[in-house]
Amino acid sequence: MIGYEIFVRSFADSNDDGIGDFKGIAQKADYLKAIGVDLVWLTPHFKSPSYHGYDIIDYFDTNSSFGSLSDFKAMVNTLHEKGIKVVIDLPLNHVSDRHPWFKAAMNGEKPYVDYFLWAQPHFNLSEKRHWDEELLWHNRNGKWYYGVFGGSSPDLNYENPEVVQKSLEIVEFWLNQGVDGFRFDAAKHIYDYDIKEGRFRYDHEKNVAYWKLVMDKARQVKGSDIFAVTEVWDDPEIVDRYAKTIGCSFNFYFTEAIRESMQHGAVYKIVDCFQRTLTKKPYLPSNFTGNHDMHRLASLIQQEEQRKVFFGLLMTTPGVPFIYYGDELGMKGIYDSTFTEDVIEPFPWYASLSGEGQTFWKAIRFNRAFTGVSVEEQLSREGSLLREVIAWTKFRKENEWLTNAWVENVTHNTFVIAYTVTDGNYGFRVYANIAGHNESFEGITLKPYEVKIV
Ligand code: ACG
Repeated sequence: MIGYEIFVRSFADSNDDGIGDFKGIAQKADYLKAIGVDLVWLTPHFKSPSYHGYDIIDYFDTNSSFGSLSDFKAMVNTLHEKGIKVVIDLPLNHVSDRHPWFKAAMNGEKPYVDYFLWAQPHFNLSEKRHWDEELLWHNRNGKWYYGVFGGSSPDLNYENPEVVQKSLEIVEFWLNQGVDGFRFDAAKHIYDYDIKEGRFRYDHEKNVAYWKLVMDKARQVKGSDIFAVTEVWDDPEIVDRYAKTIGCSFNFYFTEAIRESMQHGAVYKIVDCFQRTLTKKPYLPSNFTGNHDMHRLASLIQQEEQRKVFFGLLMTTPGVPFIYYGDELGMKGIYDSTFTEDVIEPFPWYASLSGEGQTFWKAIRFNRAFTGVSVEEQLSREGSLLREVIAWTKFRKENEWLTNAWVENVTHNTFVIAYTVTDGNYGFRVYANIAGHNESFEGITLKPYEVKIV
């Protein structure tokens, strides 16, 4: 199985308003198929006031710029007919400040007041997020509420069983619309504030117990076929705890380790990553090229040949690999938490950036016309990144056993990492040279940036 993250607004437009939509995605199903994708993760498609959609106003309705609920279902059907599963992004930790629940809570209406977290005298209201300078508490009309992702996204109060119940109804609703599963957004944040102590603290145990409830519900509705992947951006040992319950988790360390190793020109981080995250595990790791919260791969790893090595590592390692839309073309973008539009630019279908399906909802800074980064240009050039990606995904399809495999016997020198991948029945050894010169290791000779399977 090969996954693909689609930022819905930027992917494919069916009605010429410049904004990506459900019909657009359905119309491009053949492209997804051609590049070997059989599972798409759609970024939030719910009613929301923002460009990113992670702050939801109505969990039971779609963003009208993307289409109606029936357009959504038609898209799911089309993708299913092509053998592509659909996984939706589910931000359950918080809602939009324009959600009727929050509006009612601000008006003091029961039961909604208890849907949110309000400050108590012993809380430290000037506490900031541990990873940046953003405040956790927000004041509106003299009322202080908790919102780990900012004042426009108040956190829901999962100490309240009614909120837990509502979230299960949302899960059930979307499974009944035909989706195959979820990407659980911000999974470690459901319980991340210690009310007794009045400070930020992840309660991983409680979070995992909550996700177990969600998975039980999902399996009850959909059966064991459900595919769920969690977003826990943290150390591998913490990711492990969530992945065991949910079955699959994004392996952030994989993305970070390969990028870092390539930038520094030595494989040590990759070696550490493979040993910590890809050995035999009771779940599927999801290695990925990047996502909408980080710099684009091509902005960090400038050379196309090096990025081909990234794809080689991605497609020869266990689990469910994910490609961030446009990484197969070499799209660029620098992430900035105050202006994340730069990593979600319109997907370039044509060299000219104009034609059927092309989105154009924002001014383009990084992926301009006629710069070689479009499906049209990449398909027509021999040896392009896209052609290499297609070859790798074809290889992956011929080796479906890789999903349930693991990595053993990792060896290396400065530039070459070697590893055995096996599922107990099948197996091979991979040699990857991240350097721009020839290398010899364990009797195997490698050309610059070569990934060899033995
Ligand atoms: C998800 C979505 C994101 C979305 C939200 C909110 C959550 O993908 O698009 O924002 O719905 C944190 C959260 C993640 C969150 C990201 C953006 N992503 O945990 O759930 O922020 C550290 C922290 C992480 C943190 C990360 C951010 O530990 O928790 O992620 O920094 O950079 C090593 C360490 C690891 C460390 C990293 C990086 O890997 O092990 O701990 O992570 O290094 O230093 C959306 C929009 C936003 C908007 C919001 C409301 O995109 O713009 O503000 O909605």
